Amino acid sequence: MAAEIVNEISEFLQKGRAKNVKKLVQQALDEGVDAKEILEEGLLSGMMTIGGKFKRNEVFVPEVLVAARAMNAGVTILEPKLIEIGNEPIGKAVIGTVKGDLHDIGKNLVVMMMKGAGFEIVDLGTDVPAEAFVDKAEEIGADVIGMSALLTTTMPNMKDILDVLEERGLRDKYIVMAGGAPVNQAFADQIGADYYTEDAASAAEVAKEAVLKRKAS
Ligand code: B1M
Repeated sequence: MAAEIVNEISEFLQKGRAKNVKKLVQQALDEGVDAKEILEEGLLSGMMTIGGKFKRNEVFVPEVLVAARAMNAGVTILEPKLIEIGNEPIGKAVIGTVKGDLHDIGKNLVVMMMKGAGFEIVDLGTDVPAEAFVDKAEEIGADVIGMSALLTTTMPNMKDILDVLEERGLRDKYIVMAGGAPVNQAFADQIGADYYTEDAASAAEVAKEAVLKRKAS
């Protein structure tokens, strides 16, 4: 019974049907289904499925955006219950588009996928100075700093974030991830980032693995 309704939630989420997701999440709660099960097996699992399809080019940006909207609708209903039972996020991340760069569509997808993977995210927006990444990461006790850039002229600004971390003696405290169309593995290695990922779904997967590995060690 519980499995049936959470599967339905996952299916509706993948179709971007926010109203149905909202209604079913409420119904599942009323029927006594565990809030964590609704989150993990319904909402997050649906979002990860969409992430996989997006990676394989089976769905595109609009489908991901409506699925994310449906996920947010479900999370809103679930949130009071999750706070009540003290559901811990998998980790915390600050993400932004680097200084001088106003492109945010890809960065927003990374934010959505990482939320879908169970992260608590602070989205710093676009044109973010290096110090702001580090200040916010320190303020919220982040595990991950995610940097996005879409211009060949702004991607070098990612290095400034790593420099600020070094200057403040904080480099080893954070998992630093880089991405965006002009960025590649060689560039990420050159500036000393921990991970480069090509797309938003991989960013969420890699961040989750890296945080779990770090917490286990
Ligand atoms: Co701009 N723009 N743009 N633009 N724009 C590009 C990037 C460009 C390639 C177009 C072109 O000339 N062919 C070119 C860059 C050339 C270069 O640097 N080599 C360019 C230019 C030149 C400019 C301006 C300078 C134009 C001008 O004013 N003369 C200007 C710069 C403004 C600024 O930033 N200071 C500019 C402005 C704009 C708009 C404002 C009009 C608009 C942005 C709107 C917005 O973002 N809200 C815009 C757009 C839309 C584009 C294109 C058309 C699309 C970018 C996009 O959203 N792609 C783009 C051309 C193109 O790519 N075809 C272009 C879809 C998105 C899902 O992909 O962001 O790559 P992407 O994200 C991917 C991955 O890269 C990855 O995950 C996502 C998918 O899963 N990813 C990460 C992204 N961040 C990640 C972080 C991670 C991991 C993965 O870890 C933390």
